Amino acid sequence: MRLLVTGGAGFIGSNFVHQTLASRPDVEVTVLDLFTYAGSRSALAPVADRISIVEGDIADRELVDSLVSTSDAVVHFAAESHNDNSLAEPWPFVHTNVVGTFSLLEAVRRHDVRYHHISTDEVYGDLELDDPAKFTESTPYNPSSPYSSTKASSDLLVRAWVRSFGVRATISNCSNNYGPYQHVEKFIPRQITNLIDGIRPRLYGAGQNVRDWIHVWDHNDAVWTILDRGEIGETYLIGANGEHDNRTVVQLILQAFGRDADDFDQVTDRPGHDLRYAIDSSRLRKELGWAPKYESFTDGLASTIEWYRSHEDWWRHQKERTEQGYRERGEKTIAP
Ligand code: NAD
Ligand code: TDX
Repeated sequence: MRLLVTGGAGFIGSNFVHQTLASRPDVEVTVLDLFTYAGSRSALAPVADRISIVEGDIADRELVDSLVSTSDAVVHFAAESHNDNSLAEPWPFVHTNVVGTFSLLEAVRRHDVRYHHISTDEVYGDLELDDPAKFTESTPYNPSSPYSSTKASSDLLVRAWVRSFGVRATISNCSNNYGPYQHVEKFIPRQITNLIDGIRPRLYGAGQNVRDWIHVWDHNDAVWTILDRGEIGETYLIGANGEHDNRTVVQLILQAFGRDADDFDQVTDRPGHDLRYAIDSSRLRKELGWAPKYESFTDGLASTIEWYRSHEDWWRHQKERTEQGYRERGEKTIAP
């Protein structure tokens, strides 16, 4: 199988490439990635001699057409992925997430190539803290941020291309991922690398917001399950029952570093900050037989902390620029 992986130099995509090469000797991988600030050549360095890497934009329709024409399937991870960036500068999100997805859909339509679309639970908006409900495949779309609205737009394009043109596509909407190779702008790696650098963790607002955490390797196993056995035209939610509020996550990280539970700063909250995400993944479990392997968030967190401790060469060059960006956007301590 000749597999085109867009965004294969990013966090989830690079883990997907590593996992695929380790478990699927019959798959030939080509990565298409623009190598934005979030794309990492060193994340792919251990496997660089076993894959093809093309540097380019998914919105470049000629390039995409030629790569898709020689592929049997496409897994589309490439995106602008950080909510805070989308609030500061939305255009790259519209360009990559909407126009880029359009360009891929036109190519898979023309060449009748199997397509899997990677999306997020954020397309459903947020839930109240005390709401017993979780998101399901039939929850109405209600995105809040420029990031989540462009991801929702891309999902809707996929659905329309399936219905109108018979494109052979599936969609997955996953909850918050953690694990190796995640950029230090994101919540968990930011706090781990802060503590390595002797900086107090930084919690947006009071930290009561809840995210539903899943290890990136479990996400990618689910993607392969859908590629192998998913029904064309269908959507599957991916989650591992990992709901924790942000304050608890910070305190678990502090504990792992032997620090006091209140040793963090509260900083300016994110505008429009979604309160809670929660995924009901029973469809994927019942119909396709998937289950997460990382049952314990605390174990997964411990191995992720260990990974950042032992891979400082991977993240060090991102750190100061990322923190500078947060400062320039006006992040301020509101409570010690
Ligand atoms: P990431 O930001 O770490 O990686 C994105 C990759 O896409 C980078 O390598 C970047 O260089 C590349 N890219 C950006 N614009 C491009 C363009 N125009 N053309 C080609 N490549 C481009 O993101 P991630 O966290 O790995 O997320 C991957 C996918 O998973 C995204 O579609 C995201 O919406 C989705 N997702 C992420 C999470 C999460 O918790 N991180 C959860 C659910 C879904
Ligand atoms: O320093 C921080 N302090 C803090 O309290 C940062 C960076 C974040 N937060 C909060 C905001 C969120 O409630 O932590 C939570 C997680 O934040 P992010 O890592 O920015 O993730 P989130 O906004 O939830 O979105 C993530 O999950 C869904 C990914 O970035 C998206 O790509 C994915 O679709």
